[in-house]
Amino acid sequence: MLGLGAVGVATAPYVQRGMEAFLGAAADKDPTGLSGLLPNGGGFRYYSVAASVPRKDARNYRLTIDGLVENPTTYTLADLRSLPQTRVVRDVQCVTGWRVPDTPFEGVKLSHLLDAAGVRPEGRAIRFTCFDGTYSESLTLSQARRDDVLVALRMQDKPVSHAHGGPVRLYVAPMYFYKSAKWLSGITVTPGVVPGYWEERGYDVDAWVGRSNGRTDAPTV
Ligand SMILES: Nc1nc2c(c(=O)[nH]1)N[C@H]1C(S)=C(S)[C@@H](COP(=O)(O)O)O[C@H]1N2
Ligand SMILES: [Mo]
Repeated sequence: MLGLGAVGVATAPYVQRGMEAFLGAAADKDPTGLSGLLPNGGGFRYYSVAASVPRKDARNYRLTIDGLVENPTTYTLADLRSLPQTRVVRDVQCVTGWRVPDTPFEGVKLSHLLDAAGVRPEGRAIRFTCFDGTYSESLTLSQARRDDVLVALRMQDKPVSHAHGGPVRLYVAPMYFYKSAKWLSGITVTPGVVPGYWEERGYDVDAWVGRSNGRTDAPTV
């Protein structure tokens, strides 16, 4: 649905222009809806490594938890909304340099979903997959259990928009934003870390803000 070619961090300015053009055209057709998504109203850049991403909503969205767990589970959006919600407000920091201060995210703690699924003793890491069919991410189990790691349903106090990875994205507050996988559809407990999309292309697996990727940004916390 995002009308972009294969794109990514390396071509960020190009992506930005493409996304603005796309959202601009859409906003003309729907003046009530999309103008709030336009960049510059918040400093975000919209990234997708997939050429197109299907839209999912409460009718067809599913999140599966599987792998090394006692109880593999599939959640609907309503299921996720019915669980305890946690709100975290930190700076968003992209590894390419842009930062958006004090951005609220809200959703279910990943640790809650992992506890509900029952991680087996051999489980040491998490692999995240996305319904864009392309992107993936990873965390160690101890990183994934942090209180500031969310399966986010809301961003900036609104439902996560399609452009920002809605209806559900991962949110990893203390790490560069590439860890926060958009269009989240799969959480698989694995015996070890499986490097994600950008990690296979050179970014650090442990993506702590200011302590990875050769960067010295101030922490987001
Ligand atoms: N599925 C998916 N998730 C993704 C990406 C992506 O291309 N595809 N890009 C990552 C990167 S590099 C960043 S900076 C953020 C951008 O999030 P935004 O588009 O909401 O600003 O999403 C991260 N999650
Ligand atoms: Mo990024």
